[in-house]
Order: sequence, then structure tokens, then C-alpha cells
Amino acid sequence: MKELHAHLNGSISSDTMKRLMAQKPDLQIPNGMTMIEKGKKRRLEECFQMFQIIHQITSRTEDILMVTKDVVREFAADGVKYLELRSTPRDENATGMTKRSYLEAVLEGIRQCNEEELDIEVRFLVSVDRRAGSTVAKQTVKLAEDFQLSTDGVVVGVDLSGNPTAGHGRDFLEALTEARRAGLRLSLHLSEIPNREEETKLLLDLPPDRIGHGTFLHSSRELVELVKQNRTPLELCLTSNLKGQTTPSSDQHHFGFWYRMDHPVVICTDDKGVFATDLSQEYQLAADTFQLSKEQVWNLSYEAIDHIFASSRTKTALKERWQALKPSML
Ligand code: 6MZ
Repeated sequence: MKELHAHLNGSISSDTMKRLMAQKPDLQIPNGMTMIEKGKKRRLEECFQMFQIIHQITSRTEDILMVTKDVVREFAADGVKYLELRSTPRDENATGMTKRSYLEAVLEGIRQCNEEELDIEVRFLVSVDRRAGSTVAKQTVKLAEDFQLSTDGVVVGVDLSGNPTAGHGRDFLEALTEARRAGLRLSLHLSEIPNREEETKLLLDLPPDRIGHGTFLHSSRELVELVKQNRTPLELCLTSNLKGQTTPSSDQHHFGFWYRMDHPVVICTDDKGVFATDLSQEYQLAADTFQLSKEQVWNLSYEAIDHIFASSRTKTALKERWQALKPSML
């Protein structure tokens, strides 16, 4: 499997969370504030409050290093062979963590995992948080460019994420255009909530290389046409949308709309910690809900390779591997 949409701080498992909390007894975090259990739901707004709580728990560079290594190992254990992780660089005055030292910690975690020779390739996208506004967005892109040069292909792109009710897409056009110019690939959260046609149209004009969620794209014929014309792949996260209540039920998930149209889609987890899932479960849920055959599931996973941001050499190697694995998977 390939995981292309995973936010680091949303992907922390309950085991790792317990270890982090044990190191911070002064933080009084009530149960259930870092994970939404099976069968439970929250409003999307509450999910963003959960991220703020998690950020209090991961406030030091050593936390970020540990979390990165644990998350990569867990994806590898789930059978993910290629992972694009994303995270928002963060300053924490109380601990002296800076956006730069934050990114250094993530990239060190990825490097250490590489040394462990896990069976997984990892790339990284630097996240621009909508809530932080245009000036921070430009700083973040500048940092992404610096690390793109110094990490030899690990930093491959930029993500636009954060609370979709915060800010406006136009605030980020300049920063995202600069990222593109520097050769960074763009994955943008678009139309995660209703009535964002104007902003979505503006951002689709960049154009992005992939779209996160796009939950409400199909309520506008014009947006659907634009996305179809560019064949922009959609990163779809079923459990996340169900638990965050932007999708009423799995059979009404927009996976069905785009899949039936033969539009490129990639199944992802979004926040495997917060939403208590993993990528195998997401494939299973899609297969059960939309009655996909084993062959169709294999194809979904195979076609995801076309949409990764790594080099064509990596793509070719993954495709060869997937072809070799095919008989055992069907
Ligand atoms: C938009 C999301 C998100 O970056 O601190 N994030 N942004 N929509 C979503 N759907 C549920 N899930 C996570 O990871 C947590 C951050 O990722 C973004 C938010 O900005 C959140 O604060 P990092 O590693």
C-alpha cells in the first residue's frame, strides 16, 4: 500500500500517546481528547481542538523525533511500502523548539528509520496551516525550499491544510506559487466543507498536483469539470470524513462518485491516531462499502504509484514490486 495523506500529529498511536503523556504528568489531558474511538463521532471543529491538545503533548523536538519514528514504524508494520508524511513546522516558546528545529527532528526521525532498514520508503511534505496566515505561509515555503535542497529528495512538496473555516485560499496563492516555482509539488486540501467554490476555483488554477479530501467538490459541476480536465488525483480518507461528520455514511462517501467516473483516487488515512484507523482498515472499508473485488483493490493500490511525488525511478521500482506481489494478493 501507499499512504499519501498522513498528518504527523494526527497519526500518533495510543501507545505512543501514553508514553508521551507519562513524560508530562503536569498536563492534565482528559481521556478521549486525543482519539475518537470506534463508533464515535465529533464535529470537524472539535477535531481541530483535538489537534491543539495533541500539540501541547508534542512540544519538544525529542517528542517530534519519537513520534516520527513510531509513526513510520507503524505504517511499515501495517504493510505500507511508500509513505508521504506531512507536518506543520511549529515554534514552541516554552521549550525553545523552532520551525527549523521541528523540521530537523522530523527529518532525523525519517533518517533513523532508514537506517533500521524497515521495508518502507518515506518522503515528506511541509504543511502550510491556513490558520497561521500568509506571512507564515511564505516562511514555511522558504523552509521547505531549504530542506528540499539539503535532504536529497526526502522533502518533495508542500501541503495546504488546517481548519478549513480559517483564512481564505487567496492568502496562500503567493506562497504556493513560489513553492511550485522551486519545484515542490502541491497537495491542497480543497472543499473539505461546503460552499467553498470561489476559493477552490482560485486554488485549482495553480494547479495543485493532488487534492486532499475534496469532499464537496461534486456539488459544483464547474469544479468537477476542472478537476476532471486536469485529472487531478484525490486523496480520500473515509473514516476521517465519517468521524468528522462531513460525510453522512460510508456509502455516501464521495469515493463512489469519483471512482465510478474512473477519476484517479488514492485511499489514505489522514490522521490514523485521532481517527483510530490504519491504511488496511481504510482499504477494507472502501472494498466492503463499494463492493470492490480483490483485483479492483489491487488496481487502486497499483495506480496510486502514478500519483506519488517521488522520482520516476522510485515509481518504476514500486511498480515492479507490486507486479511481483500481485499473484499473492489476488
Ligand atoms: C485539514 C488537517 C486535518 O501538521 O501538526 N490536519 N487539516 N483537515 C483535516 N481533516 C481532519 N487533519 C489534520 O498535524 C496536525 C495538523 O494537520 C492538519 C491540521 O493543521 C492539524 O493541526 P501536524 O503534524
